[in-house]
Amino acid sequence: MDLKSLKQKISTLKSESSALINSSNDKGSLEKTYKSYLGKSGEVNLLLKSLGSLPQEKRKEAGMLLNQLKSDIDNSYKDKTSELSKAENELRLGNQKIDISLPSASKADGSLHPVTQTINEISDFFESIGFGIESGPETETDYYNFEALNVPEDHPAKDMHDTFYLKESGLLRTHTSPVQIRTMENKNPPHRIICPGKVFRKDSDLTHTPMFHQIEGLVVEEGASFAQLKGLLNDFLEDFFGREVELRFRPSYFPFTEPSAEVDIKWNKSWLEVLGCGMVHPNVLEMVGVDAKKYSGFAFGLGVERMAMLKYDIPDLRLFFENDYRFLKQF
Ligand code: 2NM
Repeated sequence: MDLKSLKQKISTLKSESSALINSSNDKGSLEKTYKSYLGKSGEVNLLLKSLGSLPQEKRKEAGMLLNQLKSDIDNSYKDKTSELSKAENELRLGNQKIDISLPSASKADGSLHPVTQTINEISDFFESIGFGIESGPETETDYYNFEALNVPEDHPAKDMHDTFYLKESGLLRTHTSPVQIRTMENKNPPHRIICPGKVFRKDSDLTHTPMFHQIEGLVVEEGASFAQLKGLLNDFLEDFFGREVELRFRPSYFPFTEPSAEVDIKWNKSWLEVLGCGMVHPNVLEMVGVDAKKYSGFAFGLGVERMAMLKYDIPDLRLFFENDYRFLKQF
């Protein structure tokens, strides 16, 4: 081969490859065409191998021309590749219709724990009829938890088996009544308050947990009567259960009320205890400095978990404390 025919061959390869490359309409055939020129046994390599047959002084020029051809083919290959990629992309975007007006995938919302919701529902009712909401410490002294409530020194509730006593001194409150004692000490009557909060008792079985939530209510005013207490509890329970209720006030005993009663609600033809209540014992009023001749008071207490179980038909007390999302998300 001489230089002249080599130049001719290069020129032919250049226009031929350029035409073939540009007419490729997919990456597969483009690749094939490319390899037929620049692959290991492609046309350009064959020519490079034939350089040896040229006279020494022509080889340099021939080499440069072949390298130029190589880079020309490379360039058209790269241009075509990016052209095909762009077309592919546009096709994909064209097919992909995004409706930006559709609502996004919804995330699972958190919700308030059913005990919190029940406390809120009960608080809403009492707030709507003018009660204040008070809270206080969960650790208490013997005085606020027992003595000020007229609980005698030898009362069984004070036993180590029923009350959590703290190492140094004090105890975990067994009811929220200490909050009411503190309120009566710090403010002047009349009082209309409820006190929601955690209480602690050494009790643990299917229907008792060592911590549960209680709401206690207190009214102290001139002329406060048991009849008012009955009316109030009737209104509250009808609001809470969202229907008419039938109640039964059963005589009972608490050290801090006299008379005392337990309140049963008619539930599927039988009676179910829901509350304890009574007229605040004059000893309790006197101990906080309320004139028991001028004022009388009534009080009541309920267990929040128990009320929530009735209202929402929850079969097992333990569900409140396990925090299983499948349970919680239903509220
Ligand atoms: C109950 C039942 C009856 C009660 C009494 C008082 C206070 F502080 F005024 F003396 N607070 N709560 C009371 C009365 C609580 O729970 C079953």
